[in-house]
Amino acid sequence: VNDENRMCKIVLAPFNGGQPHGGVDLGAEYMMKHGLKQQIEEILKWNTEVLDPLNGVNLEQLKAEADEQEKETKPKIKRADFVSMANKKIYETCKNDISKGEFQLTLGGDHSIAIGSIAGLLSRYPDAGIIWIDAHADINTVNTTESGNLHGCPVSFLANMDRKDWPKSFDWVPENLLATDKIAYIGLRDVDAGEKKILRDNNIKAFSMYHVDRYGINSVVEQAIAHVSKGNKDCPIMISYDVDAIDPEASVQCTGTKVDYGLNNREALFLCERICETGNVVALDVVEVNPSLGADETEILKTVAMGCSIVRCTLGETLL
Ligand code: NNH
Ligand code: MN
Ligand code: MN
Ligand code: MN
Repeated sequence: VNDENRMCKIVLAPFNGGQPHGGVDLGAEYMMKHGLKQQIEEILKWNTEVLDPLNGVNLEQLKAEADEQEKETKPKIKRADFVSMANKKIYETCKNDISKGEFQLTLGGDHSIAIGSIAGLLSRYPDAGIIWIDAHADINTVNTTESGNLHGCPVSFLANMDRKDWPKSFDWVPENLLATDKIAYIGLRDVDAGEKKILRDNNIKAFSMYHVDRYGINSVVEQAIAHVSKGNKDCPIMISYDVDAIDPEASVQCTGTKVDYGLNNREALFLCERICETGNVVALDVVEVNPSLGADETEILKTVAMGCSIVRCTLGETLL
C-alpha cells in the first residue's frame, strides 16, 4: 500500500459486559477525546475512518436486563448472551468493513472484545500471529474460569477450547480459529491455576515479568515475534494490548484489575515500536482503559495518554 493512502480503520468497542466494573466502556471515547484520530492523521499521516459496530445497540439497557435476570439464575458465566451478541457485531464489522492492507485498530472496552476483533482479523489473515500484552492470560475456558467474567476467556474461545461447553448464545463460529502456536504473551504476572495448566498442556509461548527481567524486553519481543511468525518474514502480526500489563505506578492506574510490578513505560512502548519496525503489524486492540476508576484527573490523563501512545508507537511515531 502506498504510504499516502494508508488507511487506519478505528473500530469503537465501548463494551463493559465482560467484567464487573462500569466505565471501561468509556475508554474508546476518552482516547478519541484525547485527540487520537487527529494524531493518527496529522502526526502519522494515515487516513482514518471510524467504524461503530455497536451503534444503535442499547448497551446500558441490555446489560441491566442481563444483570436483573442473572440475579435469579446465577449462571456460572456472566452475561453470556450480551457478550456474544456484541462480539458477533464487532466480528462482522472487522470482517466485512476492513480490507486487506488497511490497519484494524479496535478501542475497547474490556478484553472480551478481542473475541470479535481477532476473529475478524483472522478472516483476512488466517495465519496472523497474535502478541497478547497483559498481566493476565485471558485463556480461561468456561470450565476453568473462577470469576465467570468473559474478559478472562477470549483466547480460549478463539482457539476453540471446550467449544461444546460454551453457552448456547456463542453459536456463531469464527471463519478461522486461532492456533495455540500462533500466540505469544508478554507481561504475565497474575495467571490462574487452571490457565497455567492450559498454557503448559498446549505448550503456549508465554513471557511473564520474570522473563522480561531475565532477558530484557528487547530479547523477549524478538522471541515473541519469531515464535508467532513461524519463519515467515512477512507474517502478519496483531497486538492485543491490555493496559493492565503496564505497571500501575508507572502510568496505568485506571484499569479494572491492577497488578503490581508490571512493564515500565518504556518497555510498554518499546515492544510496540519493535513490532511496528517489522513492517508486518496489521492490527491492534487497546483495552481495559477505565476512566471511571481514576482517583483524580491526573490519573485518568496518564492512563488515557498511555493508551494513545500505544497506538502511535504501533503505527510508527517514534521510528525515524
Ligand atoms: N484471570 C481472571 C479472570 O479470568 C482475571 C482476568 N482479568 C483481566 N484480564 N483483566 O486481562 O477473571
Ligand atoms: Mn486482558
Ligand atoms: Mn489483564
Ligand atoms: Mn522491570
